[in-house]
Amino acid sequence: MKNHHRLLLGLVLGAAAGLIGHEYAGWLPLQLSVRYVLEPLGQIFLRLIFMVVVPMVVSGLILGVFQLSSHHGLARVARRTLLFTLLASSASVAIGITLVNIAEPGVGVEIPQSGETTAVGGIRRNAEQAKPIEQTLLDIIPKNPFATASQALEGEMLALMFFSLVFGAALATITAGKASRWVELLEESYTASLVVVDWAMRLAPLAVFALVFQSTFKFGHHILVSLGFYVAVVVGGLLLQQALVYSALLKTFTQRSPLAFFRDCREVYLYAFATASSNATLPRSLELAERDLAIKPEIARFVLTIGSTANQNGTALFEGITVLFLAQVYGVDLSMAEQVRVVMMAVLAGIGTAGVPGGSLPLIMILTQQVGIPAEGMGLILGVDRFLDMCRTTLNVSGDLVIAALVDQPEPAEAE
Ligand code: DAS
Repeated sequence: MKNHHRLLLGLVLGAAAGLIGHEYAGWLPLQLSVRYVLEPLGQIFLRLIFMVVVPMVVSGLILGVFQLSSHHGLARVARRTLLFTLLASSASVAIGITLVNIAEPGVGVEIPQSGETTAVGGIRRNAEQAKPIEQTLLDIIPKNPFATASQALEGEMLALMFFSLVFGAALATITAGKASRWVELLEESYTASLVVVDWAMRLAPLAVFALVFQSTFKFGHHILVSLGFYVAVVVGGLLLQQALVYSALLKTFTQRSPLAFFRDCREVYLYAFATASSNATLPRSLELAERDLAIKPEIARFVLTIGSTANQNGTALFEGITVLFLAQVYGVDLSMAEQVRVVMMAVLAGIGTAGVPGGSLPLIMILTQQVGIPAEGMGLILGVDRFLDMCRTTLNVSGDLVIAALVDQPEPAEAE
């Protein structure tokens, strides 16, 4: 049985067992087994992934920016790729955040008596501790990146991301495209981090059972209704990004018909949906871009290769929605400053996410943890993550192809 089938089984069995347990919540043996078996099991899985998040985010972001800014021969292409990546990612997160604030899929779930929210690090955070927006923006620039890295899981992830971006750009400046020992080291630490995530994901079906059991045991069937609503909001957001943002970008910056463009891309969409992996879809995207979309090979190769890792609009949208959905479920009231932080982290996380199945899970765990959502909330979304991963990966790949078409367009001055 494939891992995602086992994940789904873990979700169904965990939900069913949790709903039954919810009816006998006062039974002591059940409470003890939840406390001393299921909770530790869920925490072990989550901590295995938390363990590699810092090296993964730092190396992924430095490499992403390094690759975008180190092709001096393609400086214009790199500049336009970075510009359109930030534009498309910001639009996708804005759509996600707006939708989840309007639809409020997580509101109305009864909060357990304690009413407290604790994150994996055991820190208690709530809206009262949220910083004012000007302090939030200032704190993005870390004074000491090593101290920031050690505090990343306790709320300093955005500062660590900012340092990684700046350092990646600086590294590109000094290497000027030449091979760099740094790049080899970063590539290996990034790949090694992915291997650890892959090992942890083997525990996922059992962990999903334990985490989903805890949620349904605690919340009852209401949580499943909210979960269905959450999935609908994510899929709706992805469709809006495709239908509104990508169409508007194609109409504004190219002479292409969006419908004809999307029709030409459908074979790659299906492949991205089936594999839930931008990396696995990249060869198909490259072939289609040159064969059917008539994009210049050097542009397609640069933009699609970089984009498969650094431009993940679907993932950024999904992360924005998920953080706010879980905040609604657990009653974590996010101030505007906190939501701005979530938007910025989601856009940057879209640059550092691996183009593999479940590549964004470590990042989403960090984002939820940064705003004080209990780690068990991951159990809620883990069970439906594979389906949402297939959907968001399709949008990631679609975004890469759209940006390749935009960058392929001569700039207005050149067009004359
Ligand atoms: N599956 C990732 C990709 O291939 C996206 C994600 O995990 O969010 O793009």
